[in-house]
Amino acid sequence: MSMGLEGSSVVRTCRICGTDRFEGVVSLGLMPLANRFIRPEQAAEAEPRYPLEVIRCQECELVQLSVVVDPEILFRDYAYASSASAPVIEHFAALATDLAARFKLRDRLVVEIGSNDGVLLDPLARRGARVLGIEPARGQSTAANARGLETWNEFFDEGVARRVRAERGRAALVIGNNVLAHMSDLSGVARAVGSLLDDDGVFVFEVPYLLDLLDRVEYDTIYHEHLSYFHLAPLKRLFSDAGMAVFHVERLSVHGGSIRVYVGHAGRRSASPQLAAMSATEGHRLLADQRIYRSFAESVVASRVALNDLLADRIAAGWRIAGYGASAKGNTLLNYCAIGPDVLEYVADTTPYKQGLLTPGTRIPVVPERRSVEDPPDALLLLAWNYADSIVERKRDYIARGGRFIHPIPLARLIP
Ligand code: JHZ
Repeated sequence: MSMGLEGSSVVRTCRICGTDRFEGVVSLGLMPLANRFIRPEQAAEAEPRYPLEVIRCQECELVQLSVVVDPEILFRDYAYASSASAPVIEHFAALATDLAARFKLRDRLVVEIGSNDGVLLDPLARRGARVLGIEPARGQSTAANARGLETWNEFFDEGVARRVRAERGRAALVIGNNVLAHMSDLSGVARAVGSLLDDDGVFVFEVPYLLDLLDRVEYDTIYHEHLSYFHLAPLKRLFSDAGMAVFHVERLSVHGGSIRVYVGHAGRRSASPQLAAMSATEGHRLLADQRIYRSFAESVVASRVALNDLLADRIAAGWRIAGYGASAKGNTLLNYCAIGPDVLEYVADTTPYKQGLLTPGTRIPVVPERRSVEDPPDALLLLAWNYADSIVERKRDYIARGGRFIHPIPLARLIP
């Protein structure tokens, strides 16, 4: 890597295979940081913007960003709290049940990387596991410790893995959900996880799935926190280079389509049929071919045009419109489509930290969720479309009174 804008560096070599042969996929321009909400008194100040450009490694196929922003800037004071989204609590409660049934966890060490406010540590601890969280975000790790879920306020790396081993021993399970995409030194992380796992230990992680991103034109999930956009082929290579092997994978609907990947020490477990099936699908879908990425880049532009057209048409018809869910992806969408306070009166959100702040780049006020009940607009732009079913279901009264949702991707449409 070499120096980029202050606080960032330019990617010169692939973080999995080390080659310097890249192809361009899509550029979304200069963007502010998606979780850097702005205090109202700073509304007039310029904020840092960094290039948001996706490239693809021609050797191992990893799709990745061309620029890495310093993780201290991105994650120490972090706006995203897992427990603010009810579907996330349910998702991880179900995962804890599943893991406890699959592996013997009682009294065994389970380490979670990027454990946020303890949303998964909690149900795992209730099942008798000895849990330890590693979480760089100050507020979230404090919240987890306050709930009695031991969490070290650290970035996970080989040094932290060594300390965990020295103080607690090896782990039966290491978990990393929605965190691998945030980590620049993937080889170091793979080695660190390998050194921490017991002989029969398993690393389980969830990441958004590249194929879903491409198929559903989920371009808004591209932001500076997400350094990598994974599919199986580069992941298999990453772990085999670290003496481990992916042995099972599942597709999940969470976050617009994710995969849950299971990794063990090399030669310990046999590969599942699902793993071979997914590799075959990636082959059929030509993920190694540049054409699918070219067509994605065209669809991104078409998606922006469709959303801007729909919004302009409804505003011309006199509708009041607001946003729902001040998500990180929402901030990519708002900035890329140049949607500001002239279009959205407010963005309603359940996260206390975000309320009272302004959206990065676009300066729309984030307000408590109840505002969308007490002062309902004609339409709510679903900036957290990944929870569309659950949100639409919960806001039945709003719809019964004539309220509509705008689902922004792949092509904007009204619900109902
Ligand atoms: P949500 C996060 O992205 C952050 P974001 C992170 N970078 C990551 O990797 C991905 O997830 C996978 C609110 N909300 O989950 C809560 C309501 O207001 O789509 C959140 O602020 N009402 C770690 O930020 C936001 O919406 C509701 O009913 O794009 C949703 O954010 C619900 C369900 C949520 O993730």
